[in-house]
Amino acid sequence: MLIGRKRGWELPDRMATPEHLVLNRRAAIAGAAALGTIAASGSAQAQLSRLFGSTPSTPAKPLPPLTAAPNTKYAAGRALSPELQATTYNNYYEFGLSKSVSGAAQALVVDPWSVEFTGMVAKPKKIGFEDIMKQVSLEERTYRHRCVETWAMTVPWIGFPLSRLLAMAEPSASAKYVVFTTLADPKMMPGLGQRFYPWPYTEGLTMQEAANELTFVTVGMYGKTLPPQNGAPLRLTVPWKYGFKSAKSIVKIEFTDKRPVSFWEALQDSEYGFWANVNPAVPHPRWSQASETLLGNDERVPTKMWNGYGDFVASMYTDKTKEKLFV
Ligand SMILES: Nc1nc2c(c(=O)[nH]1)N[C@H]1C(S)=C(S)[C@@H](COP(=O)(O)O)O[C@H]1N2
Ligand SMILES: [Mo]
Repeated sequence: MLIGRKRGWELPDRMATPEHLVLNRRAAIAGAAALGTIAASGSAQAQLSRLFGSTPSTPAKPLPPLTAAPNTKYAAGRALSPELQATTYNNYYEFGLSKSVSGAAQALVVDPWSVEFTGMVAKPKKIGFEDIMKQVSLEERTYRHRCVETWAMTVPWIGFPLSRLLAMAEPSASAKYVVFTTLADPKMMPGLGQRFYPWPYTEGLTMQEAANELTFVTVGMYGKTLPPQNGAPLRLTVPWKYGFKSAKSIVKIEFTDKRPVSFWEALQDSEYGFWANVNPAVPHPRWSQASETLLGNDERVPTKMWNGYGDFVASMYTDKTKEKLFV
């Protein structure tokens, strides 16, 4: 019986402080203003459920099957998370601040979709999603995912290495960073009404990180096309970094020689830095990072350095002794 017992992986949403509750001054002021609006409007319930999401109200559209041969080089070393949990317990702030945004996210229109390559590239261009798909070969990779809120999952993603997109973009040799921008369409995304967030959601990697063999562009999961709530039609998957680095529903990829300040870092730089590599020994100001709860069961397991991917990534950081690599 499930009565009277919260599952462990639900705790970050229900009891601990989720990622978004960064009460810096700006957010506190804007938050107070928003509450004032809600009180004055007389439809508090409706507004709150729009802001924080609610249990899926819109039935999920059936997702076309998408299969690819598993690449067994990247064994996850633990059981897959249940598909239901991985596709209904999400962080996608554009659709609301709760974990239950899968209903709201059904409003995302992914066709037509294109990705813009800009900044330090041979020639700026836009490529349609279908054109990208024609130029890549898909594989399935089961990766561990670790959110900074200390929940984790293990997912069979389908996609292709980001290096394939880098080749299409033709960045110039002087580019040092890649910046990924998520769609920001207020008509589809009610969370954008939260004005104190620095929309659009952006994230960045060094060119070296972007070219790492693990860095993956995901277009499917569990043998199906990627659901909107998980970042359709294409998202980043960077398994050795905290989950917020893996930007969803990407519309723009920009190359630059200046280190970008991303969405979370702009909001609260003491809590979210550029590197954000997983390290159990470095606590977040609000969470110990020593262990994690696996989605779909109560198991609390130790967190691994680099989320267990040190063999592939640690060498990129040996010379960066002065950097805050784990915030
Ligand atoms: N655009 C966008 N990308 C995002 C987020 C978001 O709110 N908006 N949340 C991030 C965080 S904090 C995590 S943990 C993962 C969650 O991915 P999932 O919902 O597929 O588990 O997406 C990341 N990418
Ligand atoms: Mo996260």
